[in-house]
Amino acid sequence: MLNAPLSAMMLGVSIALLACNQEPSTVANTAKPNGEDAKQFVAKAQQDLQKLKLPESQAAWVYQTHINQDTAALSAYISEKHSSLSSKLAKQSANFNKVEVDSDTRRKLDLMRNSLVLPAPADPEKSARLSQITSDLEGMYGSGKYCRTENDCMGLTDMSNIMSTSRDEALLLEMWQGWRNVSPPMKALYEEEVALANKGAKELGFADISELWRGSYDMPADDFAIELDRLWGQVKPFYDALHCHVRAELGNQYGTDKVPQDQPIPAHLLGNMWAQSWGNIYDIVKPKQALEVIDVTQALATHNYDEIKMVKQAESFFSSLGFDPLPDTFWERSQFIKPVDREVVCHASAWDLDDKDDLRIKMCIQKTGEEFAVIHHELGHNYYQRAYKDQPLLYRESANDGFHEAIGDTVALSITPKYLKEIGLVDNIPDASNDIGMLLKLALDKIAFVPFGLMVDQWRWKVFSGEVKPADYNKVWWQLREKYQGVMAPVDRAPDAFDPGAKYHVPANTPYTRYFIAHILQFQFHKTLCDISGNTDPIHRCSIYGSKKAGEALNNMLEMGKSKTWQEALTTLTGKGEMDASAILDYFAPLKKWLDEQNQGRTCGF
Ligand code: X8Z
Ligand code: ZN
Repeated sequence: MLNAPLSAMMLGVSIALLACNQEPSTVANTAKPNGEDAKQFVAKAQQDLQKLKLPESQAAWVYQTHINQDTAALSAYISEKHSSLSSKLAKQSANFNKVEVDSDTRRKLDLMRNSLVLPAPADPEKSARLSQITSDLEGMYGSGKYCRTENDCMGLTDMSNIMSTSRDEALLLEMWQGWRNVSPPMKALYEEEVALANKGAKELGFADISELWRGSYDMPADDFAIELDRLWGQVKPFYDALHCHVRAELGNQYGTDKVPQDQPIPAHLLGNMWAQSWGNIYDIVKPKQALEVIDVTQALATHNYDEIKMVKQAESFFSSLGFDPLPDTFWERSQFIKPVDREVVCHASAWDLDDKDDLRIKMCIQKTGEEFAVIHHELGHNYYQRAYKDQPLLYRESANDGFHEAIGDTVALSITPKYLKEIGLVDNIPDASNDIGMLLKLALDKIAFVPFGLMVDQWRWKVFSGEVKPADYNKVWWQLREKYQGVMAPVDRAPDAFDPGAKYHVPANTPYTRYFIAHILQFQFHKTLCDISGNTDPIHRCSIYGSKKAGEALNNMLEMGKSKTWQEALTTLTGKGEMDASAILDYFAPLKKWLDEQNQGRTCGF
């Protein structure tokens, strides 16, 4: 649940509103509905959805922060109410397909039909089953453990820490394999979940959930998929250069028997449980010359930053842009630290429970530079939620889901040496001769992520459409990992392996293309905001910290919510309505030159 309102909206709500198959009176009483009926239908639908939103979010919050049998059942119960109401309203919205309505009502009717994630089938039993599976899968992931012996079990947080810091190949492999033991039991449930949600999607007139997911971007579903390919095509040459350098250096570190130079990189050596971002292996791949690159983890420790201080610091960045401070309840109700006495979903998320000001984050914060960036990411969600809270319910969302994911990351791009000095976390700003190191470290996170951001849903779309059958789930997952990322499983996978289930967003049903888009957009946003702030430094040294002008421009887009197409929202901020990877490429341009030099004489490709 990357941000709660999204899943709350999409996955379910309501109790005592409409009896199940009751048509809204406006439709039932009018033989031929007109534009006024459509408006009334939309208004009533928003009211009804609104009533369920808060209880659903509360149940989901309690479940994810106290995982047990009862909280799972309660969360599934209320989520089913929301889900079946959302699906029913989506079906009813079709009654107005041929009715002439104003553009605002048309957009809301379209959103009602297009923004479901897992539409509930009309059959109440099937709908209840879908909600139960959804909730169970989230719990299985959240409470997942790897036990070395009966009494020595580890959760994902500890295992991830080892993946980031250990250079012991055997230990990395053990963690990598160990975590993947959580997911084989998910496979049958996942299969059932897909079948049920596909039924719901068909009832709404979609071929399957893939069409539904791809179709929520203000353009035809197939055109959107082509748009993604275009963006990936822009980034791929850079990725290939980075991959080539990283594979060569990993070969030096672990031996070319472990890292064959003509094959994909084994997935356990990249500093991350899913090999999705590689910043943690900077020390292995860094330039040979001594460079001064700030280690934020170290700086946080030196200055005794605890978890709360990290969040306060992130809040103060947003305040410097002109955003109001977070409410007291944020500090009282958020989960910052992993509780020791119960199971929780540690995967970071940001919540707006009441669309008023009950903002929260849920994290198990680690005191690292990586997590400092994640805190900014989560707060980006919260400030977006707050900015659009006065929109009508159906517009209380980001322009598209990638926008939601991009805001906090955009702000985090401004955590530059200059900024760190300004807030007293470091004493010196390394001069420009050190920039290659800084750029490489960031590219290991940002460029390396791009193909992962793309492949997760390439897999899911095939699963949803039935192109990939359950027997091939894992095989195709690894085919796509190899094709897009050039990363391979370090050991043969067992026949019951279900490795996609070991990545949070699969059991949690959070669409993933949003992160791909966000990685492109955040550099477009950063460039524009830097220009607005009057920056004259190279773009990778720009920090918008303290720029009220940049904050105002950003807020103007945020407060639009989903009231306009994402193309219009993008134009509002950047003056251009197209996603364009040239901003990320320009940002890292000096590094590309350096990588190409390093790769001279190496065999690249996978
Ligand atoms: O899930 C997240 C956020 C919450 S929306 C922490 N991210 C993706 C991931 O962890 O896989 C951020 C980057 C990609
Ligand atoms: Zn997020």
